[in-house]
Amino acid sequence: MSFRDLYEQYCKQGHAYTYGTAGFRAHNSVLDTVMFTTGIVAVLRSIYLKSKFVGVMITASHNPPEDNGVKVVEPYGEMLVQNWEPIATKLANAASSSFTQLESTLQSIIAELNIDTTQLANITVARDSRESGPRLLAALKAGISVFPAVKIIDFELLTTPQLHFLVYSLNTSSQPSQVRDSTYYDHFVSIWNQLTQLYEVTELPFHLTIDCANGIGADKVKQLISQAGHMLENSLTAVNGETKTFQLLNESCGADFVKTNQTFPANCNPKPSQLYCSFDGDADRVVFYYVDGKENKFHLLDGDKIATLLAKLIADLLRDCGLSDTLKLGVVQTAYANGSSTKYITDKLKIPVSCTKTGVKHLHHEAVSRYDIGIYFEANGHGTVIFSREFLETVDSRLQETSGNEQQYKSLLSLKLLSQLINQTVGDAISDMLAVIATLSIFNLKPEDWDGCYQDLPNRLTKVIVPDRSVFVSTNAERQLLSPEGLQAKIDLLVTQFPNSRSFVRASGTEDAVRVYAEAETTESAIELATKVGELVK
Ligand code: 16G
Ligand code: ZN
Repeated sequence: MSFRDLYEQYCKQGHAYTYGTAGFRAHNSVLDTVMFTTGIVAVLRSIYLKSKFVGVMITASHNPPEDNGVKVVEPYGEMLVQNWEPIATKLANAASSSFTQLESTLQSIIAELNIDTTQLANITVARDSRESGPRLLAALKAGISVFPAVKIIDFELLTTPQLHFLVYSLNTSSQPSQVRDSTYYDHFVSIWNQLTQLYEVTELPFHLTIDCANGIGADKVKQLISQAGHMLENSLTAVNGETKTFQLLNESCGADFVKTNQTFPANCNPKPSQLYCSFDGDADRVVFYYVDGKENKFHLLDGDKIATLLAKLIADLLRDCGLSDTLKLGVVQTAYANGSSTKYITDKLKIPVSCTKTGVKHLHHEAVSRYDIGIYFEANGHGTVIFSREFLETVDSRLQETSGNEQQYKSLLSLKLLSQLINQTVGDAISDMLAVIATLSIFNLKPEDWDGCYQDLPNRLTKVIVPDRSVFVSTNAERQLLSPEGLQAKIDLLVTQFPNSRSFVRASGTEDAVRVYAEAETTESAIELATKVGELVK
């Protein structure tokens, strides 16, 4: 089919698109056009990068079942580079205007970037379990097919982090043709087995129930568990795995539901001393929780608690093998991180903390550029640990030197295995879950022991609908407002009225709303402060 015929079949006019924090995301009915143009962007990107494999993921993560979205994955598993986001936006809006507009915009991009469109493009695609996925995938493939020399690997159903991992594997493997979805399971199961054998872990100190949000993570985690064998089969149970009943996706379950409502998801029967976790719809984030035996109360173990747990293990291991002063360990958080977690990491663990804007790409960048081992987690459970090349080289060379000293050797090997158990490309619910349960097993911690390392300050997050969120411009990693003028001073004044409190306001990057966060000594104060700041914003 000609370019024009494909355009006419797949594109519609009239919708305005923006490539945001998590790619394009909207109700599925308006997405065909942007799928078509994202196919084009992926091809251009691959050719621009000398035919490297570029990934495209169709997902809307924790959003409702009728939404969908699309994002581009770079060859080494990162998110699309920031300076290509406007290109993606421009092409989508051109297509949304007319065919002539699309054609001329495309020509000018090709000329500007000096791209030879006859060269080979390698594209890897996958989607989550949404009903609109296959239709949108067809639109994406149509966009890709505009070019003469394209090779598409369609992995069909995957979690977002699986696609990131496989794109990385395709570009780094000596035999890319051997890379398939089993590459993911083989890798993580093998590392899990090596790490647990090193510590002679034969059973977990708790039973773990995994709420899969009725999303794609369900099928994938079940596959991993069955491949990993007895220990995980006996200790892990996956619930909310109804991926075929589309309207159940993220419905009263999943990481976002649990974090926002601070309660158990549907189909979960909480028992004291057992551990629970929830994935989101595309399994790139995870939060844990449990119910205590005394008050029967729900306790959330969020991204901050995951970061501190992993930070403690890594700091201990670095100390045990004498590398604390050689390799720089740091934790990256956002303004949403609970104040108590920041205090615990800085004062107790003596590890530096940096704060960045919300959104994985900002945290990732900070982790990579500041630290040899950069632990980054958003409070909502999005995150990973990045180990630098310097780390790998140092650990590898020390492993060769210290074979005589058993304790040092074990710590070094543990660090190396951890760096492989944690998905290096992007936050991954399945891999983060394995890292957490391995750490809890190594320390022999029950959920309440993990929770006890520090006590969260009571907090409140609310959403305020405003006429124009673009007037809310913030600075200092979103902790202060520059505009509207005078508002920050009013917030500061309110904060002084509540002991040990903190509050900030930021425009959402994914919704047409403004978010208000408040933290204080008591729940009542946190609610009151959030309400008062919310009133200032309206
Ligand atoms: C996106 C981000 C997530 C962030 C959220 C904030 C990625 C892959 N996802 O979902 O990390 O927490 O936006 O949403 O970067 P907000 O701007 O609406 O508060
Ligand atoms: Zn997600």
